[in-house]
Amino acid sequence: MALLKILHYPDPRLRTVAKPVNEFDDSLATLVANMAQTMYEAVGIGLAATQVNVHKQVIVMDLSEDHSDLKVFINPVIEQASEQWVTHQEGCLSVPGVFDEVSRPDLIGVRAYDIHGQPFELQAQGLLAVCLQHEMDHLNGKVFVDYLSRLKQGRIKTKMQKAEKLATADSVPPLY
Ligand code: GNR
Ligand code: NI
Repeated sequence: MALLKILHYPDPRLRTVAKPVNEFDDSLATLVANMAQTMYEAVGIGLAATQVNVHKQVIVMDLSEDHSDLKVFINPVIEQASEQWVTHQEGCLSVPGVFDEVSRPDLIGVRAYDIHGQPFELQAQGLLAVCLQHEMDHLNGKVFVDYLSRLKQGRIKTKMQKAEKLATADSVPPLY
């Protein structure tokens, strides 16, 4: 297994639209295993392949406390969404340190494939519904920050660029 590098907002690669998976092979299993390890190591509850610069429709998720409930969604599609929307505080591994409220449909019906290529359907509500919609947005090149005001987006970009600059400076050895 390997840890993958997570892209940070506003990296333009986060805007790439993911392509459907059509081979449920060993390379898919390796990608899923590496994404799960990366998600656990980063202490996230979900990860979309887009975030690790792989532009395929692959999502991993684990809402349990003890890493005991890994869920994998390949080529997910939202079939229905409730008219009722709810607001939830969201965060993102691609936008570390930023948390804000986003409104989304409360209940969704999703169709997807498992890692073996077996289709399944599920109804999601609560955190599962929030997280699935957040991850499916990533596959479509969208980040939760896009739902916030332009003012907040500007502040977040500035904050992220400063943090990135510091991280780069730290990795460069001093000349003297
Ligand atoms: O770890 C994560 N937590 C989270 C909290 C509220 C709403 C969505 C999320 S997903 C996020 C991991 C991530 O960035 N997935 O793309
Ligand atoms: Ni995210």
